Amino acid sequence: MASDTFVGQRGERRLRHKEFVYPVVVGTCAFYLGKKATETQSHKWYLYVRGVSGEDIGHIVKKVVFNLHPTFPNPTREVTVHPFEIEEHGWGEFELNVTLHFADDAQEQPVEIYHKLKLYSEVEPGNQSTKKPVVNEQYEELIFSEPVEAFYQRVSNYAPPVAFQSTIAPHFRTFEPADDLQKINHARQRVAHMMANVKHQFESYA
Ligand code: SLL
Repeated sequence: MASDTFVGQRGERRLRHKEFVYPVVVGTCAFYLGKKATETQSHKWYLYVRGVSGEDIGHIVKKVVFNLHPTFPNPTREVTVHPFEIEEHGWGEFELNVTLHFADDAQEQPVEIYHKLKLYSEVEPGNQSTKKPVVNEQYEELIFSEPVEAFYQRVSNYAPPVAFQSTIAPHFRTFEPADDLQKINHARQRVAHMMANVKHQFESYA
């Protein structure tokens, strides 16, 4: 049965009662510099947004803006291609703001996600290793509620080509829905809430 559609505010055709969900992972991966550590550069770290399997998410996300702590030069960093990742050196932990901008045909507002850069392991705080990084990842689900029909048709059955892997891919966590069900449900609600404003905007046109 063909889905019911309606026309949104900008004349775009949307799928009524449909939801398109795309999971992503936001993470940091920090290596202690050991003998090379200085007062202002004790760690080399990476910050990224990735597909759950490390796949290229460029068909959904056109740009990621990473907002770093103001102690960094040019703290606003934009990445428009896979891997959506930056590499930095620093000395302190802080809260990062990550903004995801979606492909134009999705016609959705950007979404902001907060993430903590961790340099020190909570389990073994004194045990710093130059080989084993401290990895902090969070699972998020991007929920496109009543998506634009053309966007949905383009992405719903699209399998991203196997992209070259990030150099830190061996340190990525795996996310098993059964193990992380609680976290996943929490992420679903949070991101769904952020994206819901667009849906409400269009409800009056239903
Ligand atoms: C803290 N509230 O006091 C945090 C701030 C800021 C970390 C951490 C800058 C590196 C550079 C840097 O690592 N800032 O200057 O290039 O722990």
